[in-house]
Amino acid sequence: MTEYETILVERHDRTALITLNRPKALNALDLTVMAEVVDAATTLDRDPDVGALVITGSAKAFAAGADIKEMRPNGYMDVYLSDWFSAWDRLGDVRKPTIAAVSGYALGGGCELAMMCDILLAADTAVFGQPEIKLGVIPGIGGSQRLTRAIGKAKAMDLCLTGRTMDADEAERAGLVSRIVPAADLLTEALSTAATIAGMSTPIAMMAKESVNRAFETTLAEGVRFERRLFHATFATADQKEGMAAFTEKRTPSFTHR
Ligand code: CO8
Repeated sequence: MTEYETILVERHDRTALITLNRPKALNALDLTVMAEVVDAATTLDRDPDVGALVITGSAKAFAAGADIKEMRPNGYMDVYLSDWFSAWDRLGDVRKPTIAAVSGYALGGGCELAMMCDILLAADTAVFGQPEIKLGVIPGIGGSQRLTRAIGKAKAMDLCLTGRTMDADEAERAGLVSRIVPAADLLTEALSTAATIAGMSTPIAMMAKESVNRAFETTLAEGVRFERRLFHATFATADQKEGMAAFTEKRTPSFTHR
């Protein structure tokens, strides 16, 4: 496996764990972190033996945002011509299910990275926010869009305009977070959730993910039609045959991910 400078990558059976590892900068997302996370995630996404990915940080910080010190000297032409941060979009193109396991700060780009994942598990210590306005910028990795879709205009405006943070309880009440777990159990819970998903048929999990994500891009009627077509397509898989046979025969299914 590739050696990275700012992240750690581990495999656990059919799951993979990407750990952001810039502790001195609270996992601030510089261009190296972006390139490495995107490279690791897209490589794991292509690996037929991987069924789900977990992205996590440290106990103190999932990620305290884009790297302010790296951004600071840039001018408009630098960020425009290099299309600064656009490579993060490739994380959104990952087809296998992704889980963000968030402990501590998930601010700015850190909150945006967590929201790019399919399931967001929060430790009870998690702190979310889009404080870019305090730096004289606005979210640049989808925060104003994904946060608004996740928690609605009222709270998204509140967070983006005041820069205030919200704790795990508020984030769960608002619908940003799938589940809150005690900080000490976060990684175990995230890996166990990933293992549960990876134990399902991977192509079917990919279809489920694609179908849920379609809800953000289309009308209800088109979304339901899209879902129905994918539902029909599941009947072309060996895993649909196995799943229904196993139910009928009262045994655990053994999916072949085909
Ligand atoms: N960038 C760079 N370095 C950082 C960052 C960051 N985002 N966050 C923390 N650090 C560094 C600190 O500078 C410090 O380094 P040093 O020891 O060398 O001074 C070290 O990490 C530890 O941080 P603190 O001493 O500040 O730790 P505290 O526990 O006192 O505070 C906080 C923790 C509250 C998280 C605080 O560090 C903080 O407020 N960080 C910044 C949070 C923030 O504003 N994030 C948003 C950044 S902007 C963004 O993410 C999206 C921009 C999109 C732009 C799009 C352009 C195209």
